[in-house]
Amino acid sequence: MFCLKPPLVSIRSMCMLTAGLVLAASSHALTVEFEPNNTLATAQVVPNTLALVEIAGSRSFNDPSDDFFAVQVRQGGLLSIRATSPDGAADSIMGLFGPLGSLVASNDDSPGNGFMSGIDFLVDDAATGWYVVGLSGFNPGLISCTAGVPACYDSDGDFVFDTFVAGGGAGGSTGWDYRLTVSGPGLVPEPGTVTLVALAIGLMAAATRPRNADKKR
Ligand SMILES: [Ca+2]
Ligand SMILES: [Ca+2]
Ligand SMILES: [Ca+2]
Repeated sequence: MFCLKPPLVSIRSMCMLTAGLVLAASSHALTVEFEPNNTLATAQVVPNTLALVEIAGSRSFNDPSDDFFAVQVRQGGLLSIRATSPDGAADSIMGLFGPLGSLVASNDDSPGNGFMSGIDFLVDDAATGWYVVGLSGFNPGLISCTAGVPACYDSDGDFVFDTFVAGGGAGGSTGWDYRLTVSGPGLVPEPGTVTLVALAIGLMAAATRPRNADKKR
């Protein structure tokens, strides 16, 4: 990061730059869930070029299947994923799969988020690519499952998401809509960052041009 010397930056240009950054930071893309998206291999691809992606989904009684969404992570950094629901009884579970298809994180209830799930995962610079978020409903009957069941909750309440959900999520908490947000600086394409910096430099140049012109006269 570099900073221009204070005398070269007018208050007006700083305000313009700040406004531009706020607009960029507050912008996000909303994607509506499209079924079927019930397996890791058939995850719904969610286009993303912004640092915040929002998905409107449903886990309805008519379709209590698992939901998988693929998001491209282009740079390393913290990836934050949260599921919320207007239904206070909604109880989700969540898994995050890395570019190689293996489960890298999972969660049942995230702190301060009721029974809904959340994951914060630090993506290494060498591990960028397509990440898949899986969402399903909590099934209390699986907490005490044994080795005879293909997969189950482990002792600390997290969820071995990948194998259990392969056959669908029927039987878990169902009948609610949800919003899924995925955010992180690594979602933004590098050209976008370059464009933003170029825009900022352009705004500064435009704001300082009249003063330079006056000196020549
Ligand atoms: Ca669904
Ligand atoms: Ca589904
Ligand atoms: Ca939960």
